[in-house]
Amino acid sequence: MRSLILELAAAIGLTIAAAVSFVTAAHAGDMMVTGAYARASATPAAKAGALYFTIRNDGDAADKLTAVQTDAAQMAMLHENVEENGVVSMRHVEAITIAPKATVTLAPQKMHVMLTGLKAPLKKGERLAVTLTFEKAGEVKLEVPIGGVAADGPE
Ligand SMILES: [Cu+2]
Repeated sequence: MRSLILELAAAIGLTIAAAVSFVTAAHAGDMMVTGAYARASATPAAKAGALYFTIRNDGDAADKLTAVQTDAAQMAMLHENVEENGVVSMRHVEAITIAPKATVTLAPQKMHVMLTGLKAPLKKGERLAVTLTFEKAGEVKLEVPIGGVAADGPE
């Protein structure tokens, strides 16, 4: 009996894990987006946040992520961190190119989607509806989970 309960618990756990990863992965055409997450705001007054995810291009042609949109913020821009003379700063990039069969990862201290003018602080456990627009593949709609203030991936 005890082992049956453990087996059931394991099965349910796997189902939940599969459901969560399904929500954070989405694709359009040859562009597959996985592992999307945001970090919770550190203070209630926070007006900026960031989104991270991985883009894989399964196609034979390069594509570009050109725009990101979410109702949670006034603006969502593509940023990259650049280090110059030991000082790290963020720079706006017009688009992120994903070469054929390549994977590009947006992560803390690297490229990211910068959210500015947050309408409410990002709260752990909530989700953000986000639309990514690719030049060729079109729109990818994501439900981005918000992790802890120092999250390094979807939790
Ligand atoms: Cu930034």
